[in-house]
Amino acid sequence: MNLLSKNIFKEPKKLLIPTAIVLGLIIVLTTNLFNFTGVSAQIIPVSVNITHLAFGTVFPGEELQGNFIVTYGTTGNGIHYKIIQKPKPCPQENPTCGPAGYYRDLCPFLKKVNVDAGESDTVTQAFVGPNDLTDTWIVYFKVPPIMGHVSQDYIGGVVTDEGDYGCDIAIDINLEELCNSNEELVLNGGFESPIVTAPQKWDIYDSGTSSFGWMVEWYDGATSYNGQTRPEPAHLELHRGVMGWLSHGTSSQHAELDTDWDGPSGSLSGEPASVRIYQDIPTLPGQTYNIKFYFSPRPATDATNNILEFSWGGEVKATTTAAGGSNTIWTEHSYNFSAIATTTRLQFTDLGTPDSLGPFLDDVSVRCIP
Ligand SMILES: [Ca+2]
Ligand SMILES: [Ca+2]
Repeated sequence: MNLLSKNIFKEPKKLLIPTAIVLGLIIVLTTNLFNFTGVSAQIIPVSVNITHLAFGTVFPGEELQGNFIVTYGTTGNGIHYKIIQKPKPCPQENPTCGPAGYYRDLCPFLKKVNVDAGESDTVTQAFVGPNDLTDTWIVYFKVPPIMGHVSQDYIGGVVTDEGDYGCDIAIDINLEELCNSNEELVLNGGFESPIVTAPQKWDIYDSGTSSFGWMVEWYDGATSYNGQTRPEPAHLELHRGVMGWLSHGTSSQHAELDTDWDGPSGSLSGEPASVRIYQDIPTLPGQTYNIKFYFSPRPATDATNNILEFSWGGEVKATTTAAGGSNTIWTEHSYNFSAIATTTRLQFTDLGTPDSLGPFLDDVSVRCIP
């Protein structure tokens, strides 16, 4: 190994390693990058180009380096991050790789430096964003000597024995920085798209229609009616001033959750067309969200035909009902619930009589609360 002599030559006053010991020393470095602590890439705006830095067998005095690149991969304002280190757990196949289930600690011997010109990123305060898409980090590793085989005033520190050493390097992101109360997380929560153009002022749209945002499934009810088979995919019905009925606020359209099988020009009437509609909202585990929506009973229908169930993350949170009046009667429903996963399903279901007349819904909103 002439690396040894090279390093001794470089720093002759700091490193005193008897040749005999060097030959017997094995330090294996496996550095595991990017531990997201269970948060998926879907909402994490950065990625790292590699998952391992493995230096293999190294010898005291060697100076090695690897690198990794942090890339910003989404739209938005950018994100601050830190680079943190923590003890590396032993792999499952070798649970006794070091004391107490962890590798011998390599972390104190690693130094991370951002090498991008003109940037001031440090391990405790770094940033990537739309105008600074990547950060390149060099990991410097100066292999420490073993205690007893080196002068004790060795500047870089010593290790007590040979064996496998490891360290986990992780990108630490403050999730609260991603929690932006100005960002509406529901797509088309006001049901203003697509614009209804049918002269009847209502129409039906397939689940998954482009720009629609909502997924739609038939709920309850028979799959055939008056000799017709229930269509798939399910439809959501949008209203735009049917009978002069007002949508919420100043908006022009809203949804009816007991919809229709064959549209305004169809022949069916009273078919069982209750639906559940949902969106899978990207959420930050542990953060609290405000969920708001507006409900109105369909005018001139009784309460048993206007029952709206709201669920969040697969749990029913509220069921709302009211009897219809002469026009719409919009009421606000607002709740704060936390997320426990990176995706949370927001869902509304018509629990009224399945007969193509049912509850109205408008201006659905989900926002993170910082
Ligand atoms: Ca609307
Ligand atoms: Ca109904």
